[in-house]
Amino acid sequence: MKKLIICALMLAAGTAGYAQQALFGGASVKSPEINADKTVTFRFVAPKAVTVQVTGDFLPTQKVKMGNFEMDVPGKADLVEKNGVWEYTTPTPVAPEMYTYSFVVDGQNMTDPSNVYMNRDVATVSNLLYVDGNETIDLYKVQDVPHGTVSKIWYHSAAENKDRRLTVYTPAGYETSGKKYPVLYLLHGIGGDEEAWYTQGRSTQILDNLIAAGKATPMIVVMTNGNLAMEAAPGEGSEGLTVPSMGLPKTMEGSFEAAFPEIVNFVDKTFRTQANKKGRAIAGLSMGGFHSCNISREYPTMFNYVGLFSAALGVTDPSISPIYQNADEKLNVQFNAKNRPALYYIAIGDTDFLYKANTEYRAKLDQLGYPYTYLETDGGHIWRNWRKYLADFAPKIFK
Ligand code: FER
Repeated sequence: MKKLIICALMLAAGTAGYAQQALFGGASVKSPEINADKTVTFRFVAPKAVTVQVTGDFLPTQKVKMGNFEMDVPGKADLVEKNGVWEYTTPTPVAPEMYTYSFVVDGQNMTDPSNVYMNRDVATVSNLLYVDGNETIDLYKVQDVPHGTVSKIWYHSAAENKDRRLTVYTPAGYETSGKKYPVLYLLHGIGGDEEAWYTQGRSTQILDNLIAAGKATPMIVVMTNGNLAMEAAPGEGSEGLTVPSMGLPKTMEGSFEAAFPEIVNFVDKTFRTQANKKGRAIAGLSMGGFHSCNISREYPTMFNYVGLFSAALGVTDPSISPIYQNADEKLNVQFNAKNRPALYYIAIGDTDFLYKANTEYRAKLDQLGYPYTYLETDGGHIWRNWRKYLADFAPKIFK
């Protein structure tokens, strides 16, 4: 009888998931399962579903036309049903990487209820899949090394008359060393926010691991929010639980670039920084690469290291902001003998929809005799590449 009562209580607790701690939940199947041969099995319980598919960046990509661009999107694979459980095992081992995936159930994208590890990228939630086995994936994992500290810190933007949030990484030992550190400003893409590099970008793990291995100089990393219409990432500002979206009004119209010095001033006042050009780097992905290009050109004495990762170059009409005007003259000042950055770094994947724009920009730098370092990888406009670029760029700065 006592057992029956406990069982009944557990059942009630398990279904009444809102009023209390979810003590009795959990998955009824294992998914994903990484098999001994490094194939991966996905499972989903849905006795009444008609089709179940899995989609994710571990699958070969498909080309899809979006506006003027041809984009690579993750492919899909069909799960097969047996006794109400749908299942798919990859035909070959999955290469070591950090992947994201989701299910498509009767045409609707949804997360895997058996996998608690999730990630939001702009407006899409997906599950995480880690496949171990090489140095790249090791760099993205929390290792048994000294760890830095991550702060969610608010600065006052006089330009926007509001408080805005930054994610700031200080390296292991910062609290007690008394030393001054160089600063890398690390910028996200369109629709992203100050959490993007911290979550799927794995920036803090990459920095912890590179610094511990002696490959990168201990540095502060400041991850900004590049949309001035927002105070902070969705759900983290006084706007409340807003619906994330792309193309917000103050993203690629010059005001973020124009107001960037107020962030640098705040960081120099708040943290022990090497507050000069030699101690500053700026890098970003896609829209953040566009911002890094514009900010470093507008303020040519501010940054000694510039990283353009899959940068969205040449996509904005110069007439909308003075920031985008007289770009050639400003670039000439940025690259004169006094200001020339110690490193101007460009990286892109060979199937990125921005490949052509980057090739044209490099041709222009070549023609003008402005030196840069170039990394070309395979693949498109994806986080797998941006993590790689950060891991390649960080050891090259502050040397
Ligand atoms: C565009 C191409 C790319 C554009 C923005 C981007 C506003 C940014 C992409 C990203 O940040 O991922 O034409 O126009």
